Amino acid sequence: MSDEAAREGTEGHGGQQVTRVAAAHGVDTVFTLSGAHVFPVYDAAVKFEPALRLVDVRHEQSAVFAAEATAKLTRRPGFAVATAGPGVTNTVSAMTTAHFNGSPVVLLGGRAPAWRWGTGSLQEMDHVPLLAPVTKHAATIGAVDAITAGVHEAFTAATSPHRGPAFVDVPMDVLFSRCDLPAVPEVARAAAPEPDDDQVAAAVRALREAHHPVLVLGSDVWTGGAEDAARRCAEQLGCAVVTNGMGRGVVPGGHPQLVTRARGRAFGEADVVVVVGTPLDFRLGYGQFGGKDGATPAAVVHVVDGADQLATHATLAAGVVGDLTTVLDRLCAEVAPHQSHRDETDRWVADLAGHARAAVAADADQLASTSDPVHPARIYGELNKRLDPDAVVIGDGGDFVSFAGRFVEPRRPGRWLDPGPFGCLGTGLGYAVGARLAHPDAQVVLLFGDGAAGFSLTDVDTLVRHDLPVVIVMGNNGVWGLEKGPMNMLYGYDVVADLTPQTRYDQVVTALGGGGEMVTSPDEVGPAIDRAFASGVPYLVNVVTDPAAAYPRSTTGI
Ligand SMILES: Cc1ncc(C[n+]2csc(CCOP(=O)(O)OP(=O)(O)O)c2C)c(N)n1
Ligand SMILES: [Mg+2]
Repeated sequence: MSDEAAREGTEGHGGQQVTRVAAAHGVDTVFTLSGAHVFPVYDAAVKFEPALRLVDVRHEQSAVFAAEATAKLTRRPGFAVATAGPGVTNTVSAMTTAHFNGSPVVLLGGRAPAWRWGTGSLQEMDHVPLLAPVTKHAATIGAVDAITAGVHEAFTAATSPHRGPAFVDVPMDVLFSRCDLPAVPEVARAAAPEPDDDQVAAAVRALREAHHPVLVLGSDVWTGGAEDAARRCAEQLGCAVVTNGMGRGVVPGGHPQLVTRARGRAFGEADVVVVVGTPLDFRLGYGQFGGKDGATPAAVVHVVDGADQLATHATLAAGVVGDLTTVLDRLCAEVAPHQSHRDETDRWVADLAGHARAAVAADADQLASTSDPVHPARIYGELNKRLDPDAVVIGDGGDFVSFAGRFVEPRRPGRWLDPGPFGCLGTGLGYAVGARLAHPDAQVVLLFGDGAAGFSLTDVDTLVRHDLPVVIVMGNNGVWGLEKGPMNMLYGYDVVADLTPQTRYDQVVTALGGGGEMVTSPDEVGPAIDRAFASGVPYLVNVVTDPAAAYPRSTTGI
């Protein structure tokens, strides 16, 4: 914090209080789109020492998605500022995404002036009831000398386990007012609760007796900094591992215990499944594993970092709420020396690993596919050869991104950005902006459906203006593929699922100041991706893909 900011008793406006508190919480970038209601925050950001970077986007949802990507990748809170009324309402899908993902994002909204409230000034609406259901904290700050405490409360709520978004708005007259700047409260990160001994003991009992244990590692393992403990625990217990969300890469691609590619078999044969840091939602069969053909279903242990995250719809052998590192370390220490069936576990995991390896090997033909129009798998065959271990990979689309989930296995944790269980299309450019800023020297690759692109492509302009090169690879099948296939299956026909074939989205990027090209032949995909990486600008490789190459889906999300 600068000397100026640290000094107490200095007189200043509301915006200065906002930036002082945000900076104290580790914020160095403000994502926003201009509006007079929030001008004081801009004035404070540029005059702060060191200045907070203002990244101005073309749609407020991109500002919040960029803040969320910052939070997901850096594990520091992301910060967005939106003007009153439509500025705030435009953020609702992105805030909800952060809510589903447990991402620490703070949104500060402008608000019509308090002194005119009720008389119909521009954009006068009460945002709080709209944001409250999808935030951990939503409040209006009513007095200028309460801004420091109010913003601090929002950041504290967002960053305390279980993390999530927080919202405050400040009436324009309050934000523009001046007062003696209150001292910035000390920032102390709240810890998750101490795990309950009985629940830990129940989990330990289940794991000690397990023949076929599976450990599922989800986003909060990364967000909560438990990735080392998770890998340690997995390796010492020798269990099968499946990862999802930001947990992908905690046990990296190629690791002999990572059996994501044989997950159906692993879950079907498991007798104990320990799910850490992710909900028991549709991605995990709602927490029901095994039990086929009259077999006993697997015992399920749910380990979470907040009591409200514990599944209530599934029968749990144990539900442990606590700091994930603490819990994983305890499980490891208390189970590893007492595994009754370790030899059988080792044999089973080796067998699963064989199946996972076979599934990967069976991909080879598809990844090298020479079919014309291009099969989406070929794109991943080419991309995989070119991805660095620390590349940040973002997926925004339907089938095209499902293929990525199968074919691209992260080699490091914290580098894979999918929209999470809210499944909101439109994260793409916002996530790309946040990712490029979070990792200036890593490859940043956005995998884009042509349908998904419509939600945020204009924010290529943001990448261009802020000199943020990103490689965008589009699977352009000319359809809303993930919807077209299912509608056909259910009705024998489809409507509202077609887009214009071969639209030149690459020319949109070029027009906005980036680069791009359209690719129609499989042999051209690799060289085009090389040109994109070499270009040093936002560059869209517009690959025309086969609309008939639907992702072979086994779960519907319903
Ligand atoms: C905001 C939002 N609107 C609609 C949907 C429903 N939806 C899910 S996937 C999908 C199709 C995506 O099409 P595209 O990005 O072209 O990818 P493709 O499936 O064709 O590979 C749609 C419309 C959604 N998930 N989010
Ligand atoms: Mg499509």
